[in-house]
Amino acid sequence: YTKIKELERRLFFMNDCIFCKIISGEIPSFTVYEDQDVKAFLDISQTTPGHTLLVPKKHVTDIFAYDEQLAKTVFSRIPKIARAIKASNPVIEGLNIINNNGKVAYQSVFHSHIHFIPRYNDQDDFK
Ligand code: DGP
Repeated sequence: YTKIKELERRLFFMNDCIFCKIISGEIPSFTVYEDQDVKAFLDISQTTPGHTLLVPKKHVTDIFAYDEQLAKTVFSRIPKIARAIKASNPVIEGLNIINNNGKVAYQSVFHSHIHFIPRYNDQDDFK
């Protein structure tokens, strides 16, 4: 019975959640990094070029729903992905890592995600 409930929960989110659809491949995305537990892909609204989102494959709404294991899974990937983004373009000088939780904190997609926003010294670097 618990397993059926868990399957129902997953199906509900698969039907409803944009990032679950990106994870399943139903909605296309540009993958930056992927393994069995997480996926990183380019944000549709590129705040700066290379703006990337990291999501757990398991549907979790926000940081308030993380347990320690999920935190390890997601946060341990951050340095690797940050280095990959920086290495992708020699003019990236720095990177903001941002995690919005809740509507009042500007979260708009309710599948937990971490923003990587590359920063450049010069606007000309975008070209
Ligand atoms: P936040 O406001 O922190 O919840 O960020 C949600 C981000 O998700 C926002 O920067 C735009 C991005 N986003 C929304 N829909 C899509 C989509 O369909 N594909 C991709 N790649 N990004 C999306």
